[in-house]
Parts: sequence; C-alpha cells; structure tokens
Amino acid sequence: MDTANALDAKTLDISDDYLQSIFAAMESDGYCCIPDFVDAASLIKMQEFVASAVRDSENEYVAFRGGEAVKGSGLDELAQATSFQSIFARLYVKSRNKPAPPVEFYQLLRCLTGKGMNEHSFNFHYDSYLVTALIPVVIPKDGRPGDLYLVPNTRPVRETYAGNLVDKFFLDKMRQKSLKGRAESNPGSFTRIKMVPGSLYLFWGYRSIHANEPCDPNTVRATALYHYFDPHANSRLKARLRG
Ligand SMILES: O=C(O)CCC(=O)C(=O)O
Ligand SMILES: [Fe+2]
Repeated sequence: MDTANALDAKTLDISDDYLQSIFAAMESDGYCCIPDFVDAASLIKMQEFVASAVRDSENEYVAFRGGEAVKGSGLDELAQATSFQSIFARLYVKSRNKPAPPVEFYQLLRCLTGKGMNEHSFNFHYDSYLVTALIPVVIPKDGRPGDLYLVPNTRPVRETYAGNLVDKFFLDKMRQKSLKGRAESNPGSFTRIKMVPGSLYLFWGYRSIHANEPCDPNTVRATALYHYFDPHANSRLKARLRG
C-alpha cells in the first residue's frame, strides 16, 4: 500500500491478500493496526480541526457526529473514498459470507479533555455496528497514554435485536463496575492497544467489549471512529423502541 497517500482514493488500495491478513488478525488477535494510514499533511489538517474544536469548547469534551459536522477536516473525505469503503465491504463479505450492503458510516470524532475526560473513559460497551475503525488524531505525549482496552470477540452477532439488548444490559448493569476496577488494577488482563496518531485500527466493535483509558484532564485525546453495519437495522422491536 502507498501509505504516503493513504487518503487519496486513487492510491489507497488494499490488496485482497492484505485484506485477508487484516481479517485474520481481527479474528485471532482481536484487532488489526495499519500503521501510517493517514499521510502527514492530512493528519495535520485533522489535528488543526481538533485544536480549534477544543478551543471553541473551552477545553471541554466535545464530539462531532456525521460527515457534515467535520467538513473540511479530511475525515469526511475519507468516509467518501471508495477504496476506504471497500475495506469494510470486504470484511463484511469475509465474516458474513454474503454480499455487503452499501457502505454508510456512523461517523464520530471524539475530543476528550477537561472535566469530561473521566466521565467519557472506561465506559465498557459493545458497539451497535459490526466493524469499528478508529484513527487516533491527537494523543498526549505525556502522562496517561489513553490506550484502547479490548476484550475481543466475546460474543457472536445476535440473531435478534432483543438478544443484543440482553448482552448490552448485562454488560452495562452487571459487569461494568468490575471491568472498570479490573482496568485500573490489572490492565495487563486486557488487550491494550497503543494509540498512534495516523494509524488505522480495525476490530469487531459489535462483538468486542471495549473502552478507552482516560488521559490526564489537561491533555487532549481525540479519535475518529467509523462504524459500519448495524445487524439490527431492520428490527421492528428496535424501530418501536426508538420511535
Ligand atoms: O475513542 C475511543 O478510543 C473509543 C470510542 C468508542 O469505542 C466508540 O465511540 O464507540
Ligand atoms: Fe465503541
């Protein structure tokens, strides 16, 4: 892959062999890291966006949902790049053995800092989407590093939305406290992923318990997330609960 131009839809091209090794790593190690995925100039643009967002929020937690909200940062262009989308479609085919639905993202930029740092950290959860891609944009150089903590592939994709809700309920109400305690007292018992700005991390967000470690409140930890494929998008129960 030509990492120097990773954001250029024409040059970012992950071969099927490479994709197979990404898939295999996600299955066996729980995640895959593609180093230097974002080229230096694009990363600087993203970091400038974060710096200005944190200034505007007066050094408090701020998050942006959707491509429109991060227009001009480069994060929206990445979501539109067919070569980027194709990573997700091919991972879907490998894991589900059927054609992939159109790649549309639930896209997020989280900027953690200030008083909200702790509130928004070590909240262990399953994502609602099968594939999670994470790009660290700003990671503090000093103090707590803000690793991603993962317990990979602890559940299959549930047949029903109700089954999914049961998992989420038990995780949140029964296991949350002990996972938090374990994260503080025995971090080595998790798969801990070092966040390197500009790298791309892929894991099965729906199937894996995960959370970010807090950094020091006077630092900034910003991550871009691309979530793909809600297995329960067509659930009537979900529509009813949301409606
Ligand atoms: O920011 C992170 O490191 C993880 C965030 C996350 O898991 C999420 O937004 O679903
Ligand atoms: Fe998540």
